[in-house]
Amino acid sequence: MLANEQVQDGLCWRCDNEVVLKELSQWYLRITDYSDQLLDGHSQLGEWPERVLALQKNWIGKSHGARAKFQVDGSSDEIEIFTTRPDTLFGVTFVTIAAQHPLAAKLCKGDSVSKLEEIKKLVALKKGNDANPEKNGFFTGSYAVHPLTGEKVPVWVGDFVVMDYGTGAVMAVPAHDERDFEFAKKYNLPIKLVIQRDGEKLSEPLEAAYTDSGILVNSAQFSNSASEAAKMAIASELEMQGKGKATIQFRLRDWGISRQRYWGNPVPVIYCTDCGPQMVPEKDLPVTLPKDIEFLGVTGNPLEKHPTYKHAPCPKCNKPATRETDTMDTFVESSWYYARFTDPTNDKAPFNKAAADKWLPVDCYIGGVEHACMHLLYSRFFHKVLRDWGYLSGDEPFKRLLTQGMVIKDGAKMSKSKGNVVTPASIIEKFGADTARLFSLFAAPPEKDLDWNDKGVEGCFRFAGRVWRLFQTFHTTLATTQELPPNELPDDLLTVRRKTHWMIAKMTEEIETHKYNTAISAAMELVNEVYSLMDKSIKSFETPAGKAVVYEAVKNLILCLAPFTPHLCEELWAEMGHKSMVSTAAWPAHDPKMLVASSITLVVQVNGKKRALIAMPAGVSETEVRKTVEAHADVQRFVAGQPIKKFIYVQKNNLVSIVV
Ligand code: ANZ
Ligand code: ZN
Repeated sequence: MLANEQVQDGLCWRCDNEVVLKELSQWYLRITDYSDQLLDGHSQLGEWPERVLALQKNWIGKSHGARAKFQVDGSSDEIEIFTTRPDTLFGVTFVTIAAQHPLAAKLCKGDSVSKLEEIKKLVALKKGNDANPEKNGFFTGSYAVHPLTGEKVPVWVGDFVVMDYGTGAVMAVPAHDERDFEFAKKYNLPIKLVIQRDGEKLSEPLEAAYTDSGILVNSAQFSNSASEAAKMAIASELEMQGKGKATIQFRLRDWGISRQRYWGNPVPVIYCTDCGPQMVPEKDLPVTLPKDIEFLGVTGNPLEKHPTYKHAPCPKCNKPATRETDTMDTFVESSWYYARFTDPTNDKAPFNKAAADKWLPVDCYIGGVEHACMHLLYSRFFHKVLRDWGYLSGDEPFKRLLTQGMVIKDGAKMSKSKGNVVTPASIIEKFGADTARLFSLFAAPPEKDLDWNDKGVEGCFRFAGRVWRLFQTFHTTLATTQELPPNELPDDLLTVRRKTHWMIAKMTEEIETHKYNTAISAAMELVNEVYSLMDKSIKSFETPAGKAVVYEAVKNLILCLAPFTPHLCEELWAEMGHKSMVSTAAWPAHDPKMLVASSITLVVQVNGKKRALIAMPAGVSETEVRKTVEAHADVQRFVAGQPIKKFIYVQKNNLVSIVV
């Protein structure tokens, strides 16, 4: 839609220079039509950070309240106000309007006319600068009539009332609103108590606004009712008398997409003096930007100055007409690119519905929290519109959202402007790309801020070296394919083997949930375990069982570390004799029976002699224990087909005793 944006003359609130802005005709997308859906959709976003949902909710800003009309005394004009507290209607002692309110000039009498000009400039100055909390205003000289009591109340202009929210006018209730209280105190305006605290009573004069709920007083037939109930009752009374109604107000504004600059997609519109604004017909799309454009010395949009771009025939009557030179906000295209990825080579349409339906919603979307109220809201809006137009299905574009933290160095956000940037190149040069990558993933979970420290980088470099040396120590074993380790292992080797399977399980789970730092810790633990046995008795690894255990450990270590230190792992994988790359190898699976934390090793005796060690998940039932034990090859060998006379399971000792 096309709408005019009110841009005031005034002073720049940043630099104090006089700025004279013309009224701009701009293109908007009516995102406000989707305010409710954008809020309700949050119930489908259980895998989004709470914080982002809270930011969006606040940005959309749904307020339940009422509108009420105050007639201007001695005129047919009406000042409509928006309030979230219709229960306080009887406490109105004045009305405050924004300086840009359409009735402001008309209401100003005598010397208030010049005050209005003054305050408009001040408002322009304050725009976007909430640091100055002091409220200013003046009496217009006009009065408004209270819609229910018929009482006359003065109309003031106040710089804290903004034109682009609600109606740009408020009913001032100083007894129950902080801003109105402050304003009334400053300008000596009456304060009328209409909500009494339920409990220890408030006494007048009030020391501050009482903003909680309570019981109505001084409110005609509504006195003695509870304020929550009175909200509806008073709104209904206004409606019955044709002086107002209950409404919902959103803070969300329509999305202005017009930009007066060269880059960006052209807004595909042609203005004809006879036919008005016309959309460029589909056959003429896309409108492409001219390449022969002059930037130097041009102020404003260079497309305006281009010799031919602006001129185009009217699509309807073919008479010479003028092309829109505004381009679109770049957020427009980033609002649907995720859908284009489902069908990127399609040259007939943005994407095909079947492809979009097959892939969407995006399983996991990663982006900074700074996108909460812009990109992430716009994309959700586009998705809903595209759904309503039949281009795709589903209500939401991104199932899960991961907002990555910032990199902090010496207590400040790492940024070029702060000059505290550690470039990847400098780490790569000194330590290699694997260390750079490993440290980034190891230093913090991705959604948390990462505190940069050089010691951490060195630690990661040392770890990579430890892996390398570990491999070289067992090079011969690792370059020769080994069998799986036997089920029966000495305790020290069993510990390493369990650690291997624990690492696979842990890394699989942690990578799934993006906890890369703890995934890497698991690999470190395995490496420590192997080194510790090497220190104790390197001989343990020289037996066939030991070789099988170290082979299993290092092979899985390489597979699991490959996403974190790809260069190192590809190298080692090749040294193992593999012909294809580790990045194309299958992700390993752990053996659940090997899980240390949740597994036990049963000692099985047959006729009083230890015959088998069987790893089992902890906490399984006796029936399952018996089934596994009886099926075990070593047990069967010693039972040798004889009937089992006794089967005793001593759970607390992890012991099974079989008598045949
Ligand atoms: C009377 C009143 C009495 C109010 C009371 C509050 C407390 P939210 O919750 O943000 O929607 N208001 C309305 N339009 C405004 C504008 N254009 N500029 C500045 N303030 C405006 O806030 C709604 C409240 O903000 C409204 O309810 C109105 O003050 C004020 F005890 O009306 B209230
Ligand atoms: Zn025309």
